[in-house]
This record gives sequence, structure tokens and C-alpha cells, in this order.
Amino acid sequence: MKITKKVFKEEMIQRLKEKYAMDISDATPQELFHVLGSVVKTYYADDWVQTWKDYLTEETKQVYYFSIEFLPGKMLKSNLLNLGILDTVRDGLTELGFSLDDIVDQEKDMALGNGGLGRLASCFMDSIASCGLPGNGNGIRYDYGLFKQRFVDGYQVELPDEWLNNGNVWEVRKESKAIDVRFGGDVYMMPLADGRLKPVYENSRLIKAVPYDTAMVGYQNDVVNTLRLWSVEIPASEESKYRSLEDRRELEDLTAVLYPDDSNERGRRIRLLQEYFFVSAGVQSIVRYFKKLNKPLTTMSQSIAIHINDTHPALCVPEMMRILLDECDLSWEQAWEITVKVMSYTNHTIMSEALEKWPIELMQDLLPRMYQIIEEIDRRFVNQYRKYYEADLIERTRIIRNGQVHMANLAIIGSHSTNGVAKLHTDLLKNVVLHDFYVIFPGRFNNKTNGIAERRWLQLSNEPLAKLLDKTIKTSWRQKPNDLHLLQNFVEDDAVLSAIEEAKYKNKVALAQYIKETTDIVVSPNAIFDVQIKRLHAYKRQLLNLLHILKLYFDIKAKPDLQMEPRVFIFGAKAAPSYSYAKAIIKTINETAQLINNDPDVKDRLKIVFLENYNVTLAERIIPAADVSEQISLASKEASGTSNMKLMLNGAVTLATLDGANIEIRDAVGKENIVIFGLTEEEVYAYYHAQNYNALGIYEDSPTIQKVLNAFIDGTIPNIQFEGQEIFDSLIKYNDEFFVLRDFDSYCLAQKRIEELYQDKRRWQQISLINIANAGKFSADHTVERYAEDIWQIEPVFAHKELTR
Ligand code: 475
Repeated sequence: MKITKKVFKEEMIQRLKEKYAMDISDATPQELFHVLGSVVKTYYADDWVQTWKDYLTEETKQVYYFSIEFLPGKMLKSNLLNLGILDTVRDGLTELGFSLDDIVDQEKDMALGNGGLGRLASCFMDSIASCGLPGNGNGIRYDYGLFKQRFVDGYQVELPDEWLNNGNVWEVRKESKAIDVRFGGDVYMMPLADGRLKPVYENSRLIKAVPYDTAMVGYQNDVVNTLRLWSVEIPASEESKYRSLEDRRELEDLTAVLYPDDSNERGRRIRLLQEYFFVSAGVQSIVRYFKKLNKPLTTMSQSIAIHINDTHPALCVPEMMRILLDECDLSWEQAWEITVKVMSYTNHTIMSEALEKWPIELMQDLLPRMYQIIEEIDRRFVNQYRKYYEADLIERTRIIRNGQVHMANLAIIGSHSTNGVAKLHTDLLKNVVLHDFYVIFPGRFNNKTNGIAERRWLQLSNEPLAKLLDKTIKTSWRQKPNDLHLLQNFVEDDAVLSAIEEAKYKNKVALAQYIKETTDIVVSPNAIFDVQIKRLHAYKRQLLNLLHILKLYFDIKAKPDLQMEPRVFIFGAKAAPSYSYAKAIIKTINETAQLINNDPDVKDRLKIVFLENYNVTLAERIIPAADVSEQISLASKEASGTSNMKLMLNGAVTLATLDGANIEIRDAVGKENIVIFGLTEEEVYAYYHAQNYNALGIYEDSPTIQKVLNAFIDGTIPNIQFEGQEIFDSLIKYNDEFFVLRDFDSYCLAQKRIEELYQDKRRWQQISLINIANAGKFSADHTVERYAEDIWQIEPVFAHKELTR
């Protein structure tokens, strides 16, 4: 459908009248946002219905991406871009006397995720639709998204994220597609006359899962997929069971909040129920859909792929078994074969505390039928493989052991594919973390390096650079991110090099303005903008960054006229509310900022800016303005990272350890165009094996480290008596779990190298250009195409569409 400016403007005026009974000139940005949203919805409505019908009538194989988190951020601009009407709408609004950007600001971030894992799921949704792949998301519609972070006296304070307060224009409630989900009570198997067993439930509870669908609009290709998020309600038939307000509350709480810890939620009842709730609703609705196709159940894997994003949806395995056994009367063997073929699983972390386990009693109590099935899967696994492998290996890989249900084991055993998210990460899974499984199922393991949606992370968020690219290499990169490569031809072109710098400068001015408005700190756009944005975690080592800043500070104090390239260190990070060590680091960074930013001796050579409430929208502001990308996790700990890719795409120079996807970034840009430092993964493991890491020794041997660390406990950094001691102790008393001190010297040298490179303007611009030119590799389009071919066995719909047009 061709949407002209004229038609668009008339529609806005008309709808505003209908909805708010006012002239458009009187409308507030909030009202305009709602009307604009509903107009945009009408622009993709036909394609949405058509895509759905096509999949059904063509019997297209589809993937369902199950994830307990999705982190789309704002959707208005992205929908406009993908519909190909961003300029039409922007110009139309201007003619009506409004600015699109003011209206865009009204949209609340959809923040139903914690960090990397949830954002990856959303980048995948964008890429799946944009590549014309038949795929849907399946998750939870939390009433409250990830908490809003405020700093009070330098401390993180968490406020609820009431994202639904003004309604959500994008979602469509589908009451008619609701599903009943059962939990609790007792279950026993009753023999039928024909010898089969049927489960009988006693005292169990039924809850209603109501889906809310959101369109995932593909990039200018008429494909509109669906993100389906489930919300809990009390079914009419059960109303009488919920007499008291508390009873209802308990149930309604099920989809109330997103758990704000991105590594573990030790044994929380509601978390386990959340997991089962969206899994059961999702899998039931998929089987209901499959039945419409009138094909034998044994062929399900030709029509359906289910992806388990980390272990939170691992109950997909026993839930599919339950449906096939109890409701479709298949034999165990048939059901198992179907389930394993349909399921695939991605691991996102090797951190052992993040490996999900549930106490047997809790699972039995809340999900008795699930537990029975898991027990049987476990029993059969042990039976089948103990013939071939030593007892210890079987003991280590079985699902139920030490009183707990091991969810990763369930996901691996119950699926045909297990993948890691970067080469190094997958190698570590195969050789260390999941080695026992690799011995049993070598063919199931594969790598899929993460990727990012270049539409959001460049086209939408960095207009100055996008325009420059259009001018320099034409526009094909917008369709095919690999064409960014064309920029490489301009690496000696002075005009292009300075244009890159100008675009960056423009973005830095805009960020400086935002910093001034939100923090009252004045920063110069001529300084190096050095950026570390990610969740706050000990392994990500924001602390290492801070130690280096303190070193620079003491260098200045020791030598007041020290010449150095001015720097602004920008942080964005939320800490899990219960993670007190991470919160101590936030407090300490904030107090150090107070100290340094207000010390007249520093004379603007150093600034620390910790921006509140890091989220997708803030990332979109920071990333285009970054000069340096801090990717400094201890080697082996960061599974992949994705901000590294976003920053590179925007021309930042990466300062990194050889961890996660940093290694692949180095391979893509060449080692002269990235600054690498620190222990390698082998060296880290060598310390583990020899058990000879000695942080105290490093401290005692280095006057610099002593000076920097003492600042935490001797009052140099103000107001951190408690936090400073906790951090100091983590390094010295508890022997520095993430080898911060070991990498300190190497990091300082790398920072020195950054400064030298920056001082050679042309060289810096060239590195920046080379980074942009080689970022196409990390487009999530490629990543999902690899998943589609290797794991899901699904195909793009275009081939067919072209024929029928
Ligand atoms: C990795 N989140 C990144 C990214 O693959 C990687 C865990 C438990 C509960 C809720 N959320 C989580 C994660 O484990 C997570 O975000 N992992 C991250 O996944 C995408 O790029 O290296 O740390």
C-alpha cells in the first residue's frame, strides 16, 4: 500500500477528532502518540492478517522462539522505518506543526527483559521478520518491566516501571485464543480399560492465559510476524475458588513482575510458575494450531520448531511430552522422538550460579505432572546411556540429582541442538562446561555467534552516520548490512574520514547536551567519550575501569600540569536489587565522580558520568556518541556480548579482552584496529588448575595498585566506608575472583595505547571507518539465517511470494 503524506495527514486529523474530539492543533504529544500509533497499526494490519493466513494455507514451517524476556524498547520509529514511511510521516507531522521526535519521546520503553538475553531475543524478532522468515516470539506480558533506576546520594534506588499506565497501542488482546494452564494439587495415573494410563488431577488449579499479540514488522517486505505475550487471569469457572482478595492477588501476581536478576532467582515459587505458565500456554497453542493442519502428529517437526532461549523455557520438553502422551495418546517413544526433533536450545552463560536448578520438592508441589515426566525422562536417559559410558559421567549428566532438577540437562537431553553464542563460548561449552554432554551428543553442539539489528542500532539511532553512508556507498547497506564493506574503499579518502569524525562529533554534542540536562555535568565533545554500558556484574569488571580512572586521577594530582587527552568516562548499568556487591560498585563510581568532577586540580581532563536508568532508549543515545567501547570482562566469562557489536557498528574503537565475540571482532577488523589486553582464556584456566593466583602478592609488589586500592578504605573516596571496604576485601581478602589486579597493568597500557591512537587523528578516523565497514558480519540477519538453516530448518517466504505475485 502506498501511503502519501496527504493521506497520512488527513488520517491523523480525522482520527484525532474521533478519539479525542479535538482539533489536531490542540493535541498534546501524548495524544498524538496514541493516534499516530493507531494509524500506523492500520498500515500493517492487512499484511499481518495475510502473513498469518499464508503460513496456514501454505503450511509453512514456523519457529516459535520461547524466551522469558523480550526487550524491544520503543517501537514507533522502528515500525515506521520497516514500513518504509519514516520520512513521509516525519514530513507530514512537520507540516502539521509537530516534531516526530517529541512524539517518539512519549512512548514508554517496553522493558520486559534484563539485558543481553532479552535484547538478543528482540533483535532476533526484528531480523526474523526482516529476512522473511516465518517465526514468532512467545513470552510473558509483565505488568511491570525492569525497575527504573534512580541514584539517591549515589546509591541505586529501584522504582517500579509502570509501562502500561497509559495503555499499550501496539498490543492486541486475543481473548478467544486463551488457554487454560493447570498447576498444583496431586496427580495420579489411572489405568483405563485398554491398558493405557490417564492422569487424574486432584485439588489442582486452573488459570487462564490470555495472549496479547504484537506485530513484528519486517523491513519493507510485507511480512508481519507475531510476538505473543501471555497474561494471567482467573477463569470464570474458577471464580468461586478465589474468595479472598489475597487468593486473587497471589494468582494475579504471576505475571506482575519481571524478576530483575539476570543471573539467578534462587528457588522462587513464582518464578517457576512463570516459567511453566508461558511454556504451557505457548506449547498448547502451538499444538492446537498444528492440529488445524490435519497432519499426523508424528510429522510435527516438519511444521514446527520450538526454540528454548536459555533454560527458563526448558519445561517445553516435558510439557510437549505431556500433551502428546496425555492428550494425544501417543506412546512414550513416539512422543519423545517428536519432542527432541522439535526442540532446540541456546545457552547464554557459563557462570555456574546462572545454571538453573529447582528443588525436587518445589517442582513436585507446584507442577506434579511435569515432575513425573521429568523423572521418567531421567530414568530412561540413565537406562539408555549407562551401557556406553562410565557411571560417573551418567551421574553428572542426568537431570535429577542432589535433590534438584537441572534445567540445562533437561534442555540438552530433550532437544536436537545446543548452541553457544560466540565461538569461544561454544568451545568452552564443548570442552569444559558441558563437556560430558558433548561426549554423549557431539552432533548436537553448534555455534551461532550473536548479532544485532542494524536497523535499530544504526539506521534509526545514528542518522548523521546513516546519511553519510548513503552519500558515500549508496543505500544498499540498509537492505544488506554486508554492503557496509563498501566503505572500506574509502579508508584513504580524507573527505570521508573527516565526515565520519563530523558525524561522531554531532552525536557527541547531542549526548553532551543530554548529560548536561540530566546530571548537570558539563562535558566537552572534544574529549574522548569512553563508554562502558551493560549490566553491573563483577565479571564484567566495571571495577577495573574505575581503578584505571583513579590511577589517572592520582597521576594528575602528582603532576598538576600533566598533559593528557581529556576523557569522559561514561557508565550505564543497573545492578540486580539483591546484588549488594554490584550496588557497592555503583555507589563507589558515583562518589568517585563527585570527587573527580569537582576537583579544580583536574581542570576538565577527567570526567565521570554515570547515567541513570540504562535501557534501550538510553543505549540509542550513548552508542552513536562513543569513541571507545569498553569490553573488559575476564576472558572466558562473557558468553558473547552484543554492545561490543553495536558500538563497533557506530565507529567506536574497541578496548577489549579476548573474550566472547570480542575475538571475532578482532578477526573482522584486524588486530591493528582494536586494542586488546589482559589474560587469555587459557591463562585464566591455567590459574584455575594451578590454584596459584595471588592477589595480595600483586598488591604488595605494586605501589600504584596500593595507592589506588587504599583510596577505597582511607577516606580518599568520600562516603564509602562500608562499600569501599567490601570492594577492597573482595580483591585482597577474597583473592580477586575475576583477576582484576592481574589485568590492571595490561589495561593501563592498553588505555595509553588508546590515547596515542586518538592523538593521531587520521589513524583514529581510519580505525573507526574500518570498524563500521566490518560490522555487517554481526548483523542479526546473518545470525538468524544460520539458525534457520542449521537448527530450525525453516525457509524465507519470499521465494514463494515472488511466484504468486
Ligand atoms: C550474556 N541473562 C552475554 C547475551 O546471548 C550475551 C539470566 C538469567 C535470568 C535472566 N536473564 C539472564 C543472561 O544470562 C544474559 O543476559 N546473558 C547474556 O546473553 C546474549 O551476549 O554475553 O551474558
